[in-house]
Amino acid sequence: MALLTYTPEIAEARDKGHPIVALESTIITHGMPWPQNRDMARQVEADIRAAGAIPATIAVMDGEILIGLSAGQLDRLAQTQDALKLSRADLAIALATGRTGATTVAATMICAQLAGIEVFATGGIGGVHRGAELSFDISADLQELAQTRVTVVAAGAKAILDLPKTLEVLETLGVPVIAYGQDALPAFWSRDSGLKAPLRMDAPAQIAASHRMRARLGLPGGQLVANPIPAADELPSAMLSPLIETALSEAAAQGISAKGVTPFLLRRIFELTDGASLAANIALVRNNARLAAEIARALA
Ligand code: PSU
Repeated sequence: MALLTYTPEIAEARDKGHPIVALESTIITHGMPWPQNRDMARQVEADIRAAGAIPATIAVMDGEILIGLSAGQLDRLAQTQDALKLSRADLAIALATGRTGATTVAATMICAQLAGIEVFATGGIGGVHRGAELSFDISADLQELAQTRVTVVAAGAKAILDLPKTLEVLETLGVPVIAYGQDALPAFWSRDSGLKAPLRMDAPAQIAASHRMRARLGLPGGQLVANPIPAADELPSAMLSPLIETALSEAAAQGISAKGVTPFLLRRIFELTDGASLAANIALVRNNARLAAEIARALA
């Protein structure tokens, strides 16, 4: 059996060299509640089409890597309560045992590279969790960016993380962190983390050119493009910070660890903001999808 299963649309786009943007699925199963998760996934695919590229939502269903989901598959995945959250460590095991799972940034990058897709849009990558000096909780997304050649467009790293430490690790790993159109590193729900991004670029064609240049240099690994949430959609960090602290202390009190931390925090912040964090999350993913489509077009 083939390792990857493409929708007819994506198979054709690959044959013709049309621009394709990969999308992940953990944001669907673990990042947002039903049915907004399904609606978001459809909307983001429509945004990519409107921007002149073909969307490829990636997931593992019944032991197959799907590059692109049908409407029925997306509906089913979005309602699967016990979908695995797959990363580099468990992707092969999910396939070998016929499981269904959503791909994180790390696993989506691996699948996108296998499919020859060079650009990928998400909300926010995983990073170094606060308190990592004790817990050692560092997302596998960072290592993946260091070794898999896919340009990832995100709204920075999630503000629930320790952003200075996340930048330090990315620097150590040699991952270019490129703020798009501003000097500051964005912080997911807010445009400005208060930290300066290591790099800045203002044009999708430049980002595409540096992606190509990394390949010519023989450098493994991808680029992280940190695209700020549109100003109209951002949540002020002064409002958000105390709510993040509340969610973090609840997670600690309940002993939430490993893969459970990020979904728990996103769900609690959704509740504590009366849904405002979800609206912002959807807005930033759509914004990232549009930029990723422009980069993919510049690469095609
Ligand atoms: N972006 C979002 N929501 C999410 C994610 C990204 O807007 O839920 C997911 C991605 O799949 C990312 C994961 O890989 O969160 C990070 O999980 P962890 O911190 O456990 O590595």
